[in-house]
Amino acid sequence: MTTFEYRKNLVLARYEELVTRPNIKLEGNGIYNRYAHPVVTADMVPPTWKYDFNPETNPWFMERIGCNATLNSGAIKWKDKYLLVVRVEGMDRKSYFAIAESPNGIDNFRFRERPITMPDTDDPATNIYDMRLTAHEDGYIYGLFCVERHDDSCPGDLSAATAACGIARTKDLETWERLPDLISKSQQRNVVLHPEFVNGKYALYTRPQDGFIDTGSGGGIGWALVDDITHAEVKDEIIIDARYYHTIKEVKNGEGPHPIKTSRGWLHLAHGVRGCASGLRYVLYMYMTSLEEPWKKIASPGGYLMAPVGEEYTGDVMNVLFANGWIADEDGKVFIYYASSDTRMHVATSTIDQLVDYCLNTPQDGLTTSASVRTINSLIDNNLKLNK
Ligand code: M1P
Repeated sequence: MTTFEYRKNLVLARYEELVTRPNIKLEGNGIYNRYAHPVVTADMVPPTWKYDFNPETNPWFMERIGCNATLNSGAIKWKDKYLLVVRVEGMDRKSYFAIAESPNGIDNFRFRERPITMPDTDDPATNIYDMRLTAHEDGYIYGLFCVERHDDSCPGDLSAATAACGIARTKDLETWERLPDLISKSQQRNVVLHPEFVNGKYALYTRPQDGFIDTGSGGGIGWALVDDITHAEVKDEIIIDARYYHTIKEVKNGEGPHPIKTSRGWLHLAHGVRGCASGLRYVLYMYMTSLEEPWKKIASPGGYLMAPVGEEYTGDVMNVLFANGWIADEDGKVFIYYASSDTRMHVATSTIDQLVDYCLNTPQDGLTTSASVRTINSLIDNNLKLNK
């Protein structure tokens, strides 16, 4: 057997084993369950995207185009399948989108034949990433994502960049129509389209930021109404979920996927960021807003819903959980898709009832040590009464 044949067989066998590996549910905390294996990793990118299969031009069966990571994925249920629009990052640091689909949402994710070819605008971006998918009541599926360009106002600084929100839409998840980028006075990342019209307008969750990394005066997750999605512009923006000193969202926060509608209100998943000696720590948290007025917060459970555990701590950007996709099934089951350390995709499952209970009955952050201890003592008091 030639080296080419031997290596080709090995690579294909390893790939097949990975994409068909059954996942195992782990017992959780009563709120959600994690799973034993990541659902999408860089090793699950199809070998045809990485290898030249011609023995004449690739006798060593050498990898030609490497993949660095599969992370921050939008999610949607489509024709009975669970679809992730994965942010795939090449070894050249460029991200692109590619759809991986699974029959059950927890394993057997397989990429489609090719990545998505996203049309450019007249001002092509250097990098695009972190798509939020919204099946809007106007009949389109929208993908909102970050578009990054060099900040040409700082010609000598190769790290100076700007972040804006790119907008594309599709009806078949195959071909995408690119719309103009969102116009906004500030830079924007983590912008999400609400699935319903509000007062006859498109509604956006925004994340105003002064710089590419620093949110600066941007106070948290914002809300803006837009008249025309084909020329979207943020005119008036209010902050609906503010950052706060000495909390999990002291430095930054950002909306995750679009909120899920429940009979008790809109369920939101977001990420919060705080600084510590080892750098930034990204965790996932939840809040709820009013059904009639989705910009008004009605529940804010204290602390985080999920933080990195085990292998989730390590990767390209350590100590990060990030989620921009979840799927709610008709039976109330919820699949939370989250990336760990900007490296791989995982799933956690819960239900709408559990997440609503979590939001409505988890004590709020009292913002001081004394308040936290009072809250714990009140729980202990109630529990002691039960045992009498
Ligand atoms: O590296 C962690 C995350 O950092 C950014 O998120 P935010 O804008 O909230 O800081 C994004 O680049 C995101 O892709 C990344 O996962």
